[in-house]
Amino acid sequence: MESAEKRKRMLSGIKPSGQLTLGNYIGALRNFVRYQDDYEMIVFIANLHCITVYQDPQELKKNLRDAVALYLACGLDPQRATIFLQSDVLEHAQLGFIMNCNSYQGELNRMTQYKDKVAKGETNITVGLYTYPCLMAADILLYDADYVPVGEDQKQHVELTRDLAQRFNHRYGDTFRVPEPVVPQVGARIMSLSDPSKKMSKSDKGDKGCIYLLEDVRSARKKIMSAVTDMEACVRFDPQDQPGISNLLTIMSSLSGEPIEQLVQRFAGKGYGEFKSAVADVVCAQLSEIQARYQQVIQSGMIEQTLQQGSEQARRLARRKLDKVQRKIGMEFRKK
Ligand code: AQP
Repeated sequence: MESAEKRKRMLSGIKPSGQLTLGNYIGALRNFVRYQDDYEMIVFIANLHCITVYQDPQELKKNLRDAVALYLACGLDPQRATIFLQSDVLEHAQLGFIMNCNSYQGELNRMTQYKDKVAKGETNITVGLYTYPCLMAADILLYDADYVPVGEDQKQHVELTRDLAQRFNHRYGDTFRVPEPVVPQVGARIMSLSDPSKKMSKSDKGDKGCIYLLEDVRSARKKIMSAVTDMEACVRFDPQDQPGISNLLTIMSSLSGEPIEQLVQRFAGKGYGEFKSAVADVVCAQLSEIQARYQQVIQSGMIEQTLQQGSEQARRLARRKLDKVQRKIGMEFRKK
């Protein structure tokens, strides 16, 4: 990577709407850890996004703490990355409101995540959930992020962010950097083990399809061994006709680094039981490593220190940008 590239800024966050999953790890967390070598990383815990759906307060508190601990356990380094709680930087909510005022209902109606919920007949959609892409735009634009690593399902929200940034810049003069989405090549979408047509989601209640990073490894192995497959009896990468096997291949390849084609060759002529057992070995080894480091982090007192330092750094950047935005709009006339 070019040295000029090193100073580019990358921003991402994870909603602590449940215990973090293997999907979060493969699709997001472990990439953040790699990116911190090459970019100025800003990573936050999206606790405002999280409450767009009701959360039990006690569980939320635990999930928040575990999310920070898992960031650190997976290898994020507070000396190289800015790590903070979204709600500790009030500028997110304020710029979020300004973004609401620069977005149109038609744009939000087109967001696939929202449309899917409406199509499923969900009736408990909060206003916060509906306008969540505007808050996400604020999260990104506050920090002039160059890149936003996202899973395939979040790409549309970054596209909206780009539109909002360009609209604002056009209306009020150059204010925001227009960010680029970055979608990982392998592992952008890890599917549920019990229904491989659905994404592995931490808020999925019937949790047989989901592997949690802090889950007992025996339970994780059991879930992999009973993952839904097919009648083809052939380990092949074909997400259309063999979604379950293809998902397991993606998981194994993402964690071991062995290319999918090589795995397909290695398991040619072998039974699904043998293949699943090899996938379980790789997953359980990874979980054990993360869990051991999680225990160290919890005992180290690093969590509070990390959040304190991270929120101070983030607030400095966010305050400067929000002042600029408010001056541009004409909401303020004094230079602070
Ligand atoms: N299954 C997944 N495969 C690949 N990437 C995933 N991500 C989440 N699930 C998968 C990526 O993790 C980052 C943070 O996501 P998030 O937790 O903030 O939101 P989400 O995508 O809505 O995650 P969940 O688990 O599905 O949450 P709930 O159940 O609350 O809606 C993102 O980069 C995301 O793509």
